[in-house]
Amino acid sequence: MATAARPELLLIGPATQRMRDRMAADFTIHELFALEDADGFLAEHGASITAVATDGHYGVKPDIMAHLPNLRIISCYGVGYDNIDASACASRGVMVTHTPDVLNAEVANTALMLFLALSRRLLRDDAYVRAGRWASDGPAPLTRSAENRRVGILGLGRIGQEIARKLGAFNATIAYHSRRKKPDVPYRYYADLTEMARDVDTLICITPGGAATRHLVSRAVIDALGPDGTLINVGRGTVVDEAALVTALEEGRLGNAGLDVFEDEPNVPSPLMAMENVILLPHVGSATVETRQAMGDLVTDNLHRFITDGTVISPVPECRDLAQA
Ligand code: A2R
Repeated sequence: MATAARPELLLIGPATQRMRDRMAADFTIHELFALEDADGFLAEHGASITAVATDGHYGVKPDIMAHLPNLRIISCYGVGYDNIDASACASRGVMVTHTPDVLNAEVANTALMLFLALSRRLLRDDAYVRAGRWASDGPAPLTRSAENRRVGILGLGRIGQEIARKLGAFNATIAYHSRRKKPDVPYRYYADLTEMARDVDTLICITPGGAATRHLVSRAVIDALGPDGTLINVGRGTVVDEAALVTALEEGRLGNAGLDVFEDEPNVPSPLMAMENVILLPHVGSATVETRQAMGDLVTDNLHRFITDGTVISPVPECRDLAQA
């Protein structure tokens, strides 16, 4: 017996079993990375694909987009979507959704974890105990308090504001830089990032990636932060001039760095590996079972709503007009 044609979805990148099961209820899934001949498949069947599920890392590259003339929706796992040309999608009438808000607390926790671990030298002291040095050398050297710090937040959006709120527990004085001053926040605004870096001891980066934010944290900003300063990046690697960061750490012009994101993931500059004043994480800001499930559910809920009644829950800003059309 013939069955009704189901919409066809291209899955780019990984997905949990729960996501696959939820998507499989609505779509026939074609998993790009499992296809023996992905290029051949796209050339032959690309026109039958109406939906894409992807993530912020893989996005949808232009060469793939070019093979999907009937695409109607891209559902992105993650809040950042710098590898999707959302403006081009909007003008083509392709809806793009992402997963904001559900990861705010987790990414903020990652920033706080780096902040505390760098201040109190968590990894150094753990290694000290494991190496038997507590017994042989006596007490570990003192660290710096995480209390009463002056913290600058680059990008006081959904996640940035959650970081600021959580830093309140440590009596931090918060400042922020973004393109516009926020009307309703009690923190000092700096129109100039370098000036803010000069006035704080910790700079936390949580802006989107992409061309507009590339290398905002320049050598000048790093030097303004200075030899006692700490740089924490939980946004996108491209926001920091990584070569300038490495040189500043090597030359002692910057005190500490906590990095969850890098310019060329998963490649991490080798000089960072040996530095005791640096903590390196493999882009795990939101990577807990609970938060990743909430993100996955939002990805699949957006897809389900779209094919059910044409609406979505969380369009990217570029596609908000499309959502109302
Ligand atoms: O500039 P504004 O007023 O639009 O503020 C946004 C700021 N921002 C920038 N600040 C300085 N220069 C720029 N070129 C620039 N572009 C954006 O970043 C806002 O304060 C913040 C982004 O906040 P949300 O859009 O609420 O994003 P959310 O959910 O906090 O996530 C931030 C990023 C994601 O895009 C991923 O790359 C990463 O965190 O996970």
